[in-house]
Amino acid sequence: MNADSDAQEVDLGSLVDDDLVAQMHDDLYDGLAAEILEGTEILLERGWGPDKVLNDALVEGMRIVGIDFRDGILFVPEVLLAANAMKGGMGILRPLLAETGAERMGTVVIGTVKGDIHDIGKNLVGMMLEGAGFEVIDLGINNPVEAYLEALEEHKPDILGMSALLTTTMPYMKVVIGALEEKGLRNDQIVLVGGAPLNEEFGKAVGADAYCRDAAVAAETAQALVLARRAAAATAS
Ligand code: B1M
Repeated sequence: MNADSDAQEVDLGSLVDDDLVAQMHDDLYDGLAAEILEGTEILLERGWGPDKVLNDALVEGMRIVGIDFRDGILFVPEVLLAANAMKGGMGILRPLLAETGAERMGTVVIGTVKGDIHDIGKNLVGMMLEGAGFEVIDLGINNPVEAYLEALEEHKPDILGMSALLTTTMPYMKVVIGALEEKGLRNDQIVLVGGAPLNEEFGKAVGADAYCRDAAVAAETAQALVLARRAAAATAS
């Protein structure tokens, strides 16, 4: 348990916003899914926007978990509980983030690459893309190149999104893009990549159209590149 957290039950509704958010960071750290659901609902009832609840309470809480995971203070089972609690909160926010009334922008196929089972960031990106007007086909985790190719064939999306959280799995993005090039399919869709260990330079090196630092950037980039592509096609015809 987080040393700062209180073992006694806390009445979340009685806490002022800052204290509630701090308590939610502790509860996420401790993998307390019911408390994360309750805290998320309370913040929304108090008029917080879903993006603020997501970023200040959930993403920031998971950042703290990540530091102690890196430092060997937390281990896989505890981090899994934290991830599960975070997903609960995200489940409440998902329809709210998707409810922006944005015009339909197109289709995105997204998945975490082979060898990698991290999906929280990818799920967040999917949620923000839905909010930006995209239909999102989520391939889940641990996707070999064949899974991406099948999905591209089936859904003919405007965008392929790939996520990787491990330095050992991120090079697999190059394998997927290489397979698209080999089959003459690379230009059929925009390719976006993201994940904590990536950067702009890596995105360019693997031949992606763009690297996206976070979910909000992914949504903005997706919209901008789809509109640019449509404008270019209209000019050409
Ligand atoms: Co893992 N893990 N993990 N882990 N884990 C990291 C990534 C790590 C950095 C932790 C650390 O050491 N500090 C480290 C990687 C080190 C490295 O590669 N250099 C690590 C490790 C080592 C491992 C294992 C190898 C541990 C082990 O078994 N010994 C193992 C690997 C399993 C595998 O994949 N084969 C492992 C396992 C796990 C859990 C299963 C316990 C769990 C995952 C649960 C789940 O996802 N369902 C887990 C978690 C939760 C993490 C940390 C703590 C949190 C990741 C996360 O969800 N962040 C993580 C530490 C960290 O990243 N600081 C860590 C929150 C999320 C909102 O951010 O995913 O970055 P993020 O997504 C962002 C952006 O990156 C971007 O937008 C998102 C939203 O803003 N983005 C995209 C992401 N994907 C995108 C795709 C796009 C665009 C943008 O496409 C268009």
